[in-house]
Amino acid sequence: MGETRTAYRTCPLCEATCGLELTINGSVQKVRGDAQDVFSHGFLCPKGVSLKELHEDPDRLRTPMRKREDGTFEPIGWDEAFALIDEKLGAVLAAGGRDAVAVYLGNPSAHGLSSLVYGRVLLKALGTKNIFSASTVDQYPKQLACGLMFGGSLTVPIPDLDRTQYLLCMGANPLASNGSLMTAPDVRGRLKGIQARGGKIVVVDPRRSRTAEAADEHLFIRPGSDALLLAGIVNTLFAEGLADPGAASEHVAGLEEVCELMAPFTAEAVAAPTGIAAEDVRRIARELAAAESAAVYGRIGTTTQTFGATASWLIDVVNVVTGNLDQPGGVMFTKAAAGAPNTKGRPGRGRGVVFGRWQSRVRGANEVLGELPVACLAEEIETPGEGQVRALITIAGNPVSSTPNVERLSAAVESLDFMLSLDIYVNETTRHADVILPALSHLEHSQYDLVFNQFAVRNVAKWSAPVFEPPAGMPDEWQTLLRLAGIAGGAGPDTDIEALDDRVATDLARREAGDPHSPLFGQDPADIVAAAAPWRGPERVLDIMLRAGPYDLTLADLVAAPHGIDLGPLQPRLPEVLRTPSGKVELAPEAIAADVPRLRAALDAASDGMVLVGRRDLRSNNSWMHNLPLLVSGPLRCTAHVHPDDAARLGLVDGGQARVSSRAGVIEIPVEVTDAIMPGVVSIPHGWGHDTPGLDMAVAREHAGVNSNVLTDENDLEPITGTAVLNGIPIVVEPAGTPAGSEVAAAAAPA
Ligand SMILES: Nc1nc2c(c(=O)[nH]1)N[C@H]1C(S)=C(S)[C@@H](COP(=O)(O)OP(=O)(O)OC[C@H]3O[C@@H](n4cnc5c(=O)[nH]c(N)nc54)[C@H](O)[C@@H]3O)O[C@H]1N2
Ligand SMILES: Nc1nc2c(c(=O)[nH]1)N[C@H]1C(S)=C(S)[C@@H](COP(=O)(O)OP(=O)(O)OC[C@H]3O[C@@H](n4cnc5c(=O)[nH]c(N)nc54)[C@H](O)[C@@H]3O)O[C@H]1N2
Ligand code: SF4
Ligand SMILES: [Mo]
Repeated sequence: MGETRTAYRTCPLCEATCGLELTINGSVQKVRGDAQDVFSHGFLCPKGVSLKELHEDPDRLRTPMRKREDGTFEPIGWDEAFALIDEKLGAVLAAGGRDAVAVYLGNPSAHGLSSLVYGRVLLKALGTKNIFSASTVDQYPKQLACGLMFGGSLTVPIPDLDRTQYLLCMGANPLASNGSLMTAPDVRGRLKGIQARGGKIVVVDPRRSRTAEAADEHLFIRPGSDALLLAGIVNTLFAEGLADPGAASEHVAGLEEVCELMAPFTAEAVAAPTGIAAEDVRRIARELAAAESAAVYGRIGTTTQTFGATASWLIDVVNVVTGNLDQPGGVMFTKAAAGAPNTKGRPGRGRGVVFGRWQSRVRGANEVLGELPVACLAEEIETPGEGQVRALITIAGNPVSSTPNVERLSAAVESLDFMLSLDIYVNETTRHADVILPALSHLEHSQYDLVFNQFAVRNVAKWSAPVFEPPAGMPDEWQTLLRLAGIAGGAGPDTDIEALDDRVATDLARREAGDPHSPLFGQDPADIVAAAAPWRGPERVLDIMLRAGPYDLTLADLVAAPHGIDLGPLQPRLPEVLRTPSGKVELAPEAIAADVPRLRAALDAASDGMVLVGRRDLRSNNSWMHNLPLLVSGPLRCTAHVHPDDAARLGLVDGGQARVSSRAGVIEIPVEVTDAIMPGVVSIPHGWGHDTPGLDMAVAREHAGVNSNVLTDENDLEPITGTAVLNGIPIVVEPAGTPAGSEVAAAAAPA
């Protein structure tokens, strides 16, 4: 045995940013929660422990791979890979122009400084408008709503979990997901804290989730109807004279408009379509108004649904009109140590957020926050004409698993002239690639959560050093991205990436030097860059960002604090945080108010037929961690939850197989009969279906499951942001083996 050492590292796997303590002796001996971490205080989940298996996974790619003629992959060297990419990508660019190359950025790319900072450099060099990401199967409705209300798409009010006396949690299951758009390690402990101080937790979900079980009250809701419930709450607050933004009043515009817009949505009117009794709607409204402090929080179930943007907006309308915006115990704005746009430029006023600056070629879908809806990707590849997508670059993404109608997308990407994936596995998506470039193991690179520190329930800053030296010759992802940027910019496969990196740092320094509100204002950009020496790459960028940030920190300060630096509880930030052109909180943004007539029509829409929703499991992480034995052991997780009444009516039995079909496709899946789901609703987790030919993930194949995105519909989008509707999909459910279109299928709709 060699020497045993202890390494501290923030877990990069989800938004909770837990501090881990790793015992190393040659290899990882043990992973524990870091008890001294200023934020997570020792908490961790099974995924954090699985970092050891992830690091050691024999299927994890460690060298570039090239597709052979016969469709299998062979390892190649880095230089060879870049030369090939230069040739193939160059040909597509030459023939089809900039828009012929599409990019898809996946979820892990939001967790890494390398991909966040240097991914942007590649996108700029490519100059394509065909940029897609997991955001349009996720949180864009929330980010756009907040962008329009507060002026910045990262200016999202976060539940002040540690001080609130009342949490209304809608369409989120943080006890499984560990929280999202709410960075909060140990949500369970923090929720217990609410109850311990006499507060109350109410969960609104079509499933009795783990979080619902831990709550004081759970209300089943018809999928897709959260905006109606929220409208009913707002209506009640106005009707009963309880609407009062309190301290935020002087900063709020549009209160009367909201009152008028919500007039049709009485508690009685919303009761039938939501499935929540009028007296409950009114009671929740009164409880929110009466609570010493309250926070309404919504996540995936409220964003990836037909009223995603409208529901996301109304969540913060309720927070505002109950006087809980920007108040301790309500919802507050995090002040991050680095890179937060709402700490840049002139405080209190700005350009705000505009969208729809360009449209997708085929469907005419609006650009949102610089991207097009990923649900449009297949048609952009399939449809000939100028601007047709002929090459695709995926960066830490698995769109052929995680976006709607994956069967169509799978066929589409197979028809591309060239596909490049930056990824660590041969999976549903990357099996289509011509070249795969791997990234370092998560234990071989540093970690700073540029994005998730901006959504944290406390102000914290943490940087972790790599636990292991990277293997010789293996570039970090930022170096790969810069080399690709060189290729995209026409400089060939041997670009001087050091020079490119200097330019990245200098550009940032120049922006800070030119911002009269930056602590670095007026300095010589060269001096700013020099002060960050000897750091290079993402660390240098981070050091400059920290120096330019609101806390007078440097990277050296973070290096000296391996358990993180606690910057204290969230503080009121109105009006300084705002970047709207008016300098006000825009309570009734036009683009979203325009959706209210559709919401009104939903009051009378008949809710017939079965619908599909998703769910997450603690031991899973979207589509890509099913190759780790620690996480896939135990009971089968990819099952369809069906209510006993539906099961009886449809002839389904617990443990039997169901055939589930939608407009987009058909799957067969084991049934779990449970009263934890409401009648008329079926729940299937996403991210499974690993028995596709060509995958190189031996463990995942043994625990394949089926892919729920065979059923989700690429034509069913939330109309404002183009975010895919992944919850509330009309489906037909019948026992497997029943001939399609049989009486059982016809009877699938509840009476
Ligand atoms: N039906 C349905 N579909 C959904 C959802 C749902 O609730 N229901 N949820 C949606 C949501 S919220 C999200 S965020 C998306 C996720 O969608 P994606 O981001 O497309 O998919 P992931 O499963 O996160 O896949 C991440 C990919 O990154 C790779 N990877 C992991 N670490 C690294 C790394 O360090 N470097 C590189 N280069 N690659 C890495 C993995 O191998 C994998 O291929 O799925 C969405 N799809
Ligand atoms: N363990 C684990 N953790 C994860 C992930 C993971 O895959 N596994 N993924 C990460 C990612 S990328 C994200 S974005 C977050 C997501 O974080 P969460 O949103 O907390 O995740 P979910 O568990 O999908 O919770 C969504 C809930 O919405 C409910 N729901 C569905 N439709 C509706 C509806 O119309 N209305 C209401 N009110 N509820 C509805 C579902 O039943 C489900 O309980 O989790 C992150 N953390
Ligand atoms: S909760 Fe998230 S950050 Fe914490 S250990 Fe689990 S996966 Fe990692
Ligand atoms: Mo997500």
